[in-house]
Amino acid sequence: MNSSLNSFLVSGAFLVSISSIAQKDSRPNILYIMADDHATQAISIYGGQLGKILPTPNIDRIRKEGAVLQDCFCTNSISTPSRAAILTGQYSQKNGVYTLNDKLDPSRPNLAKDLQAAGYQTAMIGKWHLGTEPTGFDWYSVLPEQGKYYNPQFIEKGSYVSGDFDQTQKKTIEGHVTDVTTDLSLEWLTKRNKEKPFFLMCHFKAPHRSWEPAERFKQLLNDVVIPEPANLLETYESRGECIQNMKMSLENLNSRDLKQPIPSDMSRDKKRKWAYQIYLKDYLRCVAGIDESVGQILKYLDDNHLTENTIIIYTSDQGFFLGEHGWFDKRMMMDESIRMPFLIRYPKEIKKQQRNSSIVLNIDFAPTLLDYADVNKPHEMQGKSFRSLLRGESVARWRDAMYYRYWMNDDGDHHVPAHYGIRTKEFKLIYFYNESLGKSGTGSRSLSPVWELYDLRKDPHEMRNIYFDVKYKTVVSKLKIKLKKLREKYQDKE
Ligand code: SGN
Ligand code: CA
Repeated sequence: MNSSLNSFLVSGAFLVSISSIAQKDSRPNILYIMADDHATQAISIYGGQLGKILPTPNIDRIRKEGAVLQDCFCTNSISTPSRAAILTGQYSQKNGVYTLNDKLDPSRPNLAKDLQAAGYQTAMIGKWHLGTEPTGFDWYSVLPEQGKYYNPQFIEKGSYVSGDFDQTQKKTIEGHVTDVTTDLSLEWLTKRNKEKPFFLMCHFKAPHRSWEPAERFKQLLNDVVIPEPANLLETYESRGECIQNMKMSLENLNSRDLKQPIPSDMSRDKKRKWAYQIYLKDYLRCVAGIDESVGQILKYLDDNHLTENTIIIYTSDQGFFLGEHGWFDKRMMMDESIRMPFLIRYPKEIKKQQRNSSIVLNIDFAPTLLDYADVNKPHEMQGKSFRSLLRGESVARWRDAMYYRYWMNDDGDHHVPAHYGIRTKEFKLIYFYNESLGKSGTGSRSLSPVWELYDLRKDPHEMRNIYFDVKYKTVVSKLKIKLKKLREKYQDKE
């Protein structure tokens, strides 16, 4: 060894250089992008007919270079409860957020707090919708309540002192909410402390009702006839009274939703078809804005050499009916409503162009992200990490069924009945118990309970309730036993 190298090795310079390498945290950054009400039917990689009308190349890129989950479901298909389940890794009955009117207790443990404690720099930008101050975030800039589409207001970290969080001092930012959310996210990424790995939740408001696109997308699809789902004109006669009484069919959309007066002289079917075209075009125009923004965010990562060591996720707080069964909105346990898009890119572990069909739930997101960050799953989380599934490994005893529950019995607008049920790969058994159970924001309507069973292999669009078909008697008994076990497992006693 020459003497100058020898003296370098024993000098402090060498020690400093070793320790600065060791200090550099190589754990992956996490960029969690979530839209509001973006259904898989409107993402081209999921293969539906709408994806051909409005391709989503930027969102699809995440899967082109990563994986897509085919059967990712939310446990309660409505915003506030789904967001609470994502952050806490728990069902509504465990985290206390059952309905749109409940607020997340800020003192509860959550994913952001766990990542922050583990050395991540954390931020939350966009739609929050949990009613109390976001906790666990070094920075937040969030929409009050649902937020506005044009010139939205934001509540920034530091401005909240006490009282009703959503009423706190707000800052108005000009522009369309999708663009503003993107700009705020890129600004935070630029200014962040680059020594630490980051966890950014970028939550878009679009394409939520009332589907208001940015000016530059307003003429998009003008000359296109949007293909209709086969069951657009469903009549519900074979369904229970509680479903017949719902107000979620497209003919119930109002002039604010459709941005024009509603003709009074149209038959039900004609009105539904007419409303469908207007509704879908505005919805897809909002999706075009999201896809463009995802492209901008991915470009930022590319340009800043962050793409390889960042886990990128694209999802939505729940699914949405895009005219299937004649409906808009979500809430119901039908697949269009409970299925969440989930695309993930992390080339260090996830091979390109994967499609995984295991049943994954929103309560699994927090345990999975903690797993990637090398943090042990906190005991209170009910979900499971699906990191191994994404690596392509087969996981022994992965769930073969999911438990779902929607607690809002008749919200006074959509009139969807409270229900719970079980979904396996083959069947779905639903119990519309139709009671409010004193939950906040639910009505006092009381209709007869109804059971429904669907054979998803023969009837993927859930059109034929076969609960009373004797051929399925054994299936029903077995599913009821399984449902009871899941209710026990997830501590649902009500
Ligand atoms: C608003 C919408 C509803 C929607 C809820 C919940 N009405 O109240 O149609 O179901 O939000 O949506 S609107 O006319 O005010 O837009 S969620 O995604 O936040 O759960
Ligand atoms: Ca939503």
